[in-house]
Amino acid sequence: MTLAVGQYFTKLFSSLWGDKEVRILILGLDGAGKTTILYRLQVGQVVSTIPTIGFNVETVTYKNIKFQVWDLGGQTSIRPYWRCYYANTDAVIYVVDSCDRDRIGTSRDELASMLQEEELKDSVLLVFANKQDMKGAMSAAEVSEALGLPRLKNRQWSIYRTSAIKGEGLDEGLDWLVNAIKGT
Ligand SMILES: Nc1nc2c(ncn2[C@@H]2O[C@H](COP(=O)(O)OP(=O)(O)O)[C@@H](O)[C@H]2O)c(=O)[nH]1
Ligand SMILES: [Mg+2]
Repeated sequence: MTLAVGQYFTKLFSSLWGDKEVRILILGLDGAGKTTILYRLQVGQVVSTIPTIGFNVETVTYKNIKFQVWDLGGQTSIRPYWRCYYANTDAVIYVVDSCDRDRIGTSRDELASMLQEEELKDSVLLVFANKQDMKGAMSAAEVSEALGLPRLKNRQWSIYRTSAIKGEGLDEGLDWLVNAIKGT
């Protein structure tokens, strides 16, 4: 019998358990699939909070690991509030809708400005080229190029093709992430 997705993640993340809190941000434009991924992890109860107008944060805490999710893009006025969540971030999971060619440029800009944050300078970057189950989806190589990943400096990063709906590719990506976090 194969492990259920949630059990697999529990096993995967167990190597990160210790005294230290591990913080992982899941970010990307709205509609990319972030919330779907968070629920896919099945590691605990998702708590949704709205610390300020129009800025919804979803959090799952499992043992010492904390996942936080919010949508990038839209109002720039709320951007300063994000900083409260950046501190001590070990990893960023950046989710892209691989079918959304119209907004890939916006996604690239949002990623670039986020990575400029001082407090994210040591965090590793895992990109999910999501919605690969859909026809016409950009390949991981296309998404990588469109986001400018090959030109990133001083950043440990990797990209994986995923289908959050089908639960495909997530375990491979998170496998990489857990090892990358352990190496930092
Ligand atoms: N076909 C397909 N749809 C997806 C996938 N991931 C998410 N979706 C759908 O895309 C929409 C937005 O997903 P959601 O997780 O709410 O995106 P968020 O705004 O980034 O949190 C929902 O209707 C999801 O069911 C995927 O891998 N494939
Ligand atoms: Mg969401």
